[in-house]
Amino acid sequence: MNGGRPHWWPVYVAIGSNLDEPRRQVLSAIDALAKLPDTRLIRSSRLYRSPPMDGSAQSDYINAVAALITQLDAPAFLHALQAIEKQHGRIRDGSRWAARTLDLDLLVFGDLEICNDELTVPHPGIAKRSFVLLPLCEIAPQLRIPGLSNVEQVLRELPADASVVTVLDE
Ligand code: A4P
Ligand code: MG
Repeated sequence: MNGGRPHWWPVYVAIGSNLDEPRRQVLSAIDALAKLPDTRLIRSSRLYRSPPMDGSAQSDYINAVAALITQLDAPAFLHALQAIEKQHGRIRDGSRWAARTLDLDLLVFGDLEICNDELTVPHPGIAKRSFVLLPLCEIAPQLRIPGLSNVEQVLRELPADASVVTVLDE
């Protein structure tokens, strides 16, 4: 029992864009995350640039990670992320890894491990993606990713062929 007080979940969100002024899209997404109901933005990482991970001819991506706490449950939080994507002009044409104005992936939702048709957390791509692990390690190196180890450790084990990521604005 917690005396009826709502629970605040710590959550981590990956932000990515490679269309229509990606830097502006990512900064605007961070603002929108900070304004979600029953949610507080705790920290956001610097912005990182990298080529598309499938090696396609699309433009470079800008990525960042945000740490928040929320009273929403996991499905409600995912729907809130999808609403922000939509406000930023995200069009889903059904093709995987298509260029996009904004992609918000829920990386970690507290200590929960969820796998259903709509939502998988922790996000299954975390351990393979330098453009997720580098910004996540900047803001939460000691975070334990349920089912894996802590972020620093996962980053050390990243395959050598992961995309080359550079920090913007340094
Ligand atoms: N879904 C399930 N679990 C989650 C979760 N943890 N977070 C479902 C968010 N969504 C989750 O997502 C498809 C469905 O996944 C949703 O309906 C949701 O219910 P989507 O955003 O429509 O599809 P997507 O983003 O095209 O596919 P996916 O697999 O999420 O793509 P990725 O893996 O996000 O990859 N290269 C660089 N350098 N940087 C990038 O950011 N991003 C991608 C997209 C490709 N290459 C990249 C980058
Ligand atoms: Mg996505």
